[in-house]
Amino acid sequence: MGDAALTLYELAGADAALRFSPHCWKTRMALAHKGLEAERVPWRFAEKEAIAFSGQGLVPVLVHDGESVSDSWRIALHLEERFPDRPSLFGGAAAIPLARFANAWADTTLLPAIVRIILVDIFGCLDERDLDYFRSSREIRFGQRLEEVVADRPAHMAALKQVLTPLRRVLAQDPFLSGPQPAYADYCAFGMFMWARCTSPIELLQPDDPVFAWRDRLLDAFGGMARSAPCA
Ligand SMILES: N[C@@H](CCC(=O)N[C@@H](CS)C(=O)NCC(=O)O)C(=O)O
Repeated sequence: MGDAALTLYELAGADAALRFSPHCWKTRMALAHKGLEAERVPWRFAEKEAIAFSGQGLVPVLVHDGESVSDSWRIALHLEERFPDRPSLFGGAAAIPLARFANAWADTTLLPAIVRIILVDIFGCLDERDLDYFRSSREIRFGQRLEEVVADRPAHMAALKQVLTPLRRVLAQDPFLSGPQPAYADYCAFGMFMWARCTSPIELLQPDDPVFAWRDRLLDAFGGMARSAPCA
C-alpha cells in the first residue's frame, strides 16, 4: 500500500506550477489527509486528448495502479475504499451523505458566488492555448462578457458573505466542519478558497470572520502544503 502508484492530472496555468482548480484542490487535500503522494501532472483545457483515457474531459483524474478515476467526489470515495487503514476522509460510512451535501453546497452555491469575483483573474492566469476556449465557453455559460460578470464587485462580495452564513455558523463553534479535525467536507469548501487564492489578489474574507481563521488552519494543515502552493 505504501508504494501505490498514483498520478493526478491537475489543471495548470501559464506557469505549470500554478495549480488552481477547486476540484483538484479537494483531491490534493484528500491525498494529504490519507498520507499519500501522487505524481502531479499539469494539464491545460487544450489537452483533452491527454485525459481521453478517462472517458471524459474534466480534471481531476487520478490514475491508481493503472485504474483511472475521474470526478473529485468519486476520487474521494475511491481513496476511502482503497486506503481504509489510513485516516478516514469521512469519519465512517454514516457520515458520507453529509460530506456529499458539503460538496454539493460548495459546487452549487459557494463556487458560483466566488466565480463572480475572480473570473477575470482566472482568465489572466491561463496558458495562451486556453484563452480563447475559456473565454468563449464561459461567456456562453454566463451569457455575458467575462468583464461584465465581475463588474459589480461590491454586490458579489456581499452575496458571498451571505452564502457563507451556514459555514460561518458552524465555524463559530467548531474548528472544522468535520469537528476538531478537518476531513473531506472541509476540503470541499476549502478547495474553493484555494482556487481564489491561487488566481486572484482579491481578499474574500474579513479577518474577524470565523471562516478566515478556518481557512488559515487549513492553509497550515499538512505542513503548510496549501499555504506554500504557488499563486499567480
Ligand atoms: N464534478 C467535477 C468537476 C470537475 C471540473 O469541472 N473540472 C474543471 C476544472 S476546475 C475542468 O476540468 N474543466 C474543463 C473544461 O471546462 O473544459 C469534479 O468534482 O471533479
